[in-house]
Amino acid sequence: MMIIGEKINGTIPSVARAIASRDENYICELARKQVRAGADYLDICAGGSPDKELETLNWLIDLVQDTVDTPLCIDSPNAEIIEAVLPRVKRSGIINSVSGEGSKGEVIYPLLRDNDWQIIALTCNDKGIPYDAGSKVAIAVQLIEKAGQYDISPERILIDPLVMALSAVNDTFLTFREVITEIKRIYPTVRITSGLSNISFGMPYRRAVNLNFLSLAIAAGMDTAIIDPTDKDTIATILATEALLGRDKYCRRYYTAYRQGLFGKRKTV
Ligand code: THG
Repeated sequence: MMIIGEKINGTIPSVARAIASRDENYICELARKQVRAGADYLDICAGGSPDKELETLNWLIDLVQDTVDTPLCIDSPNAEIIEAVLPRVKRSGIINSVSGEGSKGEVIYPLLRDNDWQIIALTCNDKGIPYDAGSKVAIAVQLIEKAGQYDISPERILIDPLVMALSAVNDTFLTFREVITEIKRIYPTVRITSGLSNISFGMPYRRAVNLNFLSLAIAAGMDTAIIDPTDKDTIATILATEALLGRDKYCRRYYTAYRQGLFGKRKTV
């Protein structure tokens, strides 16, 4: 499982405060902690008001890439902002995200020409987020085909099926699983990603829902997730699930992570 660390996100109150006071130490420490905990990419989201987003994102990007070598996942709802910040990013990473909304694709896809950036594509369009698997897959197919017109191969695309809250849509995981199966049938090399926060919206003890969703989603074929890697139970869940699925010979990665203190009692992360 490829891990995208979610913690450098201006919508988290403590991070918003660090951004407001330009607290470099706080942000650098978030970057280091997530990398130590096994993040393969670091999601960078400015949050806050749109008029400050560009300046904030530039500051965050410069700071994080001066601190760690881990590639970034540039997270903005605004395609023009992604276009504006991309030249300062040193290593190819992930653009988060494109969707079927408006003319987003026309701005985003050209940014992936002649490089090896990857892209997260959300299954929504101007009509919103569809609930049913068929409509989600149809949007994914449109996005993948459109990317192809810009020479972006399926290997570089991560589809985020935008999982709905379980409390509102009781078959949300079943739909998610159906979408994964169908997309992979059509495009075996396209990967699937998701966040964990929507699934448990409005429910008590969200952690139980999030972690069990994570495990079931990995079993269903999710390749990467946007998570908090410094959360030990999240890392333990990923490693235990992968071992159970026969993807960890002699449970070596599970044991190693335990010895490194990535989960369990030892406090080294
Ligand atoms: N898909 C895509 N991008 C995304 C999301 C997605 N980007 C944003 C979001 N969802 C993923 N990122 C976060 C970041 C922080 C939190 C949730 C999702 C969050 N953090 C709290 C904190 O750190 O204090 C609480 C963490 C907790 O409760 O464990 O809530 O779905 N493509």
